[in-house]
Amino acid sequence: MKIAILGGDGFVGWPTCLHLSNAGHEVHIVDNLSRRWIDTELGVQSLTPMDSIQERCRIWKEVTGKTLRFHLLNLATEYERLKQWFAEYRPDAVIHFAEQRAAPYSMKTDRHKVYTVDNNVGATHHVLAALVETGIDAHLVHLGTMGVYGYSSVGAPIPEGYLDVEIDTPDGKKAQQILYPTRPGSVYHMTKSLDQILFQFYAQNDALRITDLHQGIVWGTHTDQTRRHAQLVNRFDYDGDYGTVLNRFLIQAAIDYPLTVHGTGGQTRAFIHIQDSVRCIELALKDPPKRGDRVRIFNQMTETHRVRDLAEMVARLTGAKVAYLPNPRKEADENELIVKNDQFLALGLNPIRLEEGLLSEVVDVAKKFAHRIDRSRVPAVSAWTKELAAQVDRDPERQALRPAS
Ligand code: USQ
Repeated sequence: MKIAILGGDGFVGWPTCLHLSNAGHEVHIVDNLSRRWIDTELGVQSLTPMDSIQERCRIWKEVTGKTLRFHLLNLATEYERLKQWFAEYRPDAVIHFAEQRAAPYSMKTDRHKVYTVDNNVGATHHVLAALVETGIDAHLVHLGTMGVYGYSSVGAPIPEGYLDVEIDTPDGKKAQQILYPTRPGSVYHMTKSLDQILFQFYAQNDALRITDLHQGIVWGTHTDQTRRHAQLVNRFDYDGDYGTVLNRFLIQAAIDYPLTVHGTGGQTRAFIHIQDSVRCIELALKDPPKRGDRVRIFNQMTETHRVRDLAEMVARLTGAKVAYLPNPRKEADENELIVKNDQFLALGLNPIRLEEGLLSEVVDVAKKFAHRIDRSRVPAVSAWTKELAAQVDRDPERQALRPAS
């Protein structure tokens, strides 16, 4: 298949490019390298030393003989170029990762909120409109998020995208399936909720074939392909905006930094290893919806955990201390989470469990590159409201100089 991977330079995008190229597909990376610019803006860098996208592609060719083509294009601002690109390359499938993906970054300031909405919703809509205009019947696979469901404890398992409801009509109750009501907890998560409506409309109006993957929090770094050469290594974010919870705990343990649990740590979230994430994308590609079908939605996660249980698990394995900090986010202190993921299991996914993979990740990645960590970038300081900003703990290590008196 000829596959366009939009956002193919990112954390899930890059290993997906390698996985699909390795499987024999013709892979085109379309990316504006915005994630690299954001690193510069924030003054942070990936824990793992990451080469330019051109160099990464060159190494892949050297190692495997396979070609990855890179196209520099901004989906949100260069609509005409995107349309021309589709018309020229006519991909069989389009995988859309090209969105700003960090909730804390999206809540940093009003400018970051505006950027996240403009970039994410603009990019998604441009892709949809351009597919219709160019008449390409490509299967569009989008990386969405579990966060569209919200984290209220309703007690019932979260279904895969659609909720069975009964509606009162003059003729009695009628059964219906509706998109699960969204309850995003950040501007970033809100953009993925808006994406869902765009997909619903274009599937219904133009019979676009769309799969939306509601992914949980990804942990880990390596996949079978990124391991093949030091310069193919995946990025690994640890800073307070882009670092996700488990990866942050792993590097914190490696540098003897207290594990930064927000609030009580009673937040329960869904998780998936990066290797399983790329496998799921391949499984979804192999099983496309037909023209005229509604959007196909998968819950792309393999297990759920409470944040404080994760911290305690990492502390047990490594001897790290746990710090319970004021939560910069507006979110439920405690929640239950039961999630259905039957579709991927039925397609043959055999998940990597946290207990199996965790220790080797600590040793292999976090310890190996610990010298690259800037401790001052570890605290999470982007707050959801001005009131919460006033309570943020900027110094979990208690190392700041204090007045003597
Ligand atoms: N948390 C801590 N300490 C930390 C960092 C986070 O206690 O040092 C807590 C947060 O308050 C939150 C939970 O851990 O309750 C998860 O935070 P996160 O940063 O790991 O994940 P999140 O912001 O939800 O976003 C990440 C990805 C996003 C993806 C999402 C999937 O950045 O792209 O969509 O996970 S999900 O969480 O299922 O919505």
